[in-house]
Amino acid sequence: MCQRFVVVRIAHQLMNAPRASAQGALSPLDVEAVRRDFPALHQQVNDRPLVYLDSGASSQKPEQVIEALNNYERHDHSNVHRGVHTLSQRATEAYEASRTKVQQFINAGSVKEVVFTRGTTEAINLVAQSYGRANLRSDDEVLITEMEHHANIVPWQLLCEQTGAKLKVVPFDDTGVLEMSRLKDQLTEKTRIVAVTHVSNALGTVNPVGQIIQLAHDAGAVVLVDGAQAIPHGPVDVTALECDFYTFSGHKVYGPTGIGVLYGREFLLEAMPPWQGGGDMIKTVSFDETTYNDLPYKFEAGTPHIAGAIGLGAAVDYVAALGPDRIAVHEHQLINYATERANAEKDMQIFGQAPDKAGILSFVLDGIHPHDIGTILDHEGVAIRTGHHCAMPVMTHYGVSATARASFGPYNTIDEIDVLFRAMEKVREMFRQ
Ligand code: 7TS
Repeated sequence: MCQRFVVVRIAHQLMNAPRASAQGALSPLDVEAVRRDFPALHQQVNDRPLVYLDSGASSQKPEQVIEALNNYERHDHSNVHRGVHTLSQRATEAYEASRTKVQQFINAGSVKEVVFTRGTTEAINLVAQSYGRANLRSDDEVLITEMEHHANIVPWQLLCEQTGAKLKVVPFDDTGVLEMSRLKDQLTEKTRIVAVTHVSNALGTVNPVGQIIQLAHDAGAVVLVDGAQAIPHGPVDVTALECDFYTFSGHKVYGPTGIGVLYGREFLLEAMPPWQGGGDMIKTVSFDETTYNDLPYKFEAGTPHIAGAIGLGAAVDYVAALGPDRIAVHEHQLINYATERANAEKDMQIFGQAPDKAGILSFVLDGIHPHDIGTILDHEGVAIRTGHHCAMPVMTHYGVSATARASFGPYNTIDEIDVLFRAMEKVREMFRQ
């Protein structure tokens, strides 16, 4: 049952390979200093030091983010874009400053291209319901992949039900690599939208999104890239990628929950109808006619998650200061080490053996249910995720109902991976007596 993992390349192409600085090679991440920034890491769980290996589900927050949230809630809270009073102005300035930080972080052309949403899920639904419903007809096709998170499947299924368009799915091979030849075959003049994950949350695969974008554009389709798992793991430049839409969530990039980003090219967002109606997304309202606000506010109906956006701004500042390139190198060292260790275990099967992988190790132990692995590991203070990871088609591909998944962040260490593997010995002892 044991599958062997091929060597994971340290630098992967489309998350922009780590660049050497002008001075030479990248200096490594000071992981101990990073760890000191994250208060939640310094606690005992079940009388053991916490080993947090579930950043793929939700990452922890550094002091800098917690402090930004605290400061905003204590001193500056008010509604945005509404008041002439000082607190409203402060809240508005901080909210908009975060938009600028995000714009710079992903290298978007303009703040008009940065729409705050509740997260990746809402951002994809926004594009499906606004762009999709305005542009798709019954003969058209939407192309996704077999390795998508449900958030990048179900919104397109809904859209196809609503418009009569057809959903097509590009498969991946057993190593977890997208079958590009199938993608090329399935991409036709009928394809209107290609929606693809940058990094698979269930396999760790880094997809060649730059190449996919070029192919899709040549076929006349627009591309949405689900960046939920890519943004925390390395540099992303939406302008260099030339993607049409890029989505991510704050809580996976060391920021708060309930906030995320839809990046969209200005001319596309400009032409799209609003999705939700309400306050802030309008210029004028009468019973005869409503006119809509400028970008990006046209897509931000109602009072937004102001604190969340401010926390996200602090989070991207934090990641930018650490250096996304360095984070990528560090996480590749962790995944390489974890993979080597996993390959030495005869009863361990790894899901996802792509040459380009982010810091995600999905696995099962022969004859032991992943939930049991997760429960025993928790007794040992080790937090991992178990289940289908909201990627049921990936589970179906391998004929399993669930996997165990360790996912890494800049605060994880080689020692913690050793703790994970020691704790798995306990799992074996418990279940193979
Ligand atoms: N896309 C990908 C690739 C994801 O990994 C996730 C969340 C989402 C979309 C949805 O993000 P949300 O913030 O809108 O919920 N992935 C996971 C996970 O792997 N474990 O828990 C959530």
